[in-house]
Amino acid sequence: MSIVTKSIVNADAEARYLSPGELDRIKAFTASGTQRLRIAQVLTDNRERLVKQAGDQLFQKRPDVVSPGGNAYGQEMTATCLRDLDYYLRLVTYGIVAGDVTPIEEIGIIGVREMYKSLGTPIDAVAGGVAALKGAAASLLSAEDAAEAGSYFDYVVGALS
Ligand SMILES: CCC1=C(C)/C(=C/C2=NC(=C\c3[nH]c(/C=C4\NC(=O)[C@H](C)[C@H]4CC)c(C)c3CCC(=O)O)/C(CCC(=O)O)=C2C)NC1=O
Repeated sequence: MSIVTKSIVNADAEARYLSPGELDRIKAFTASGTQRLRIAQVLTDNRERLVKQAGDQLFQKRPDVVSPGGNAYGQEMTATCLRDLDYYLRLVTYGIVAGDVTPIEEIGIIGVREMYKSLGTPIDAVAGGVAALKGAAASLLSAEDAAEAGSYFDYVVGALS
């Protein structure tokens, strides 16, 4: 739910007008809208190279995951691993557009620890891949936009660590 919808639902549940605090939060959300949409567009337009760059970096740092016996060993598994990085990049763009990590949490964080455990996927390496995505994204953005985007990547890295 967006901050706008959420505030309205909360206010209406108490049959009251939006509070000054709610209006302030909606104002901040609106004021940052152009920036957030600009960032989401850059990340969306460059998704393929961002995922490739982050994957290269991850496999250089963690050659074990793509070596025999590694969870991402072999063409098919490596492709699935890169797909997961693409999933997280996509979820980060959702968060940036919503101005809220809730969509990332609901789609890609809740239950993920257990899932990766059951797959034998080293979750710390997934976190490392998302951190590499953050770095790759920063190279395409202004410092201010990179900082805004960075907080969403950091949320994912923190949740997977
Ligand atoms: C949008 C929300 C969402 C997420 C997050 C998601 C993740 C996800 N990753 C999976 C598999 C996988 N994920 C990886 C990923 C990796 N292995 C490594 O060693 C690396 C560290 C890492 C890449 C960074 C691999 C290799 C598999 C396949 C494992 C297997 O089949 O044994 C699977 C099992 C089913 C499948 O293969 O598709 C799911 C559900 N699916 C979703 O719908």
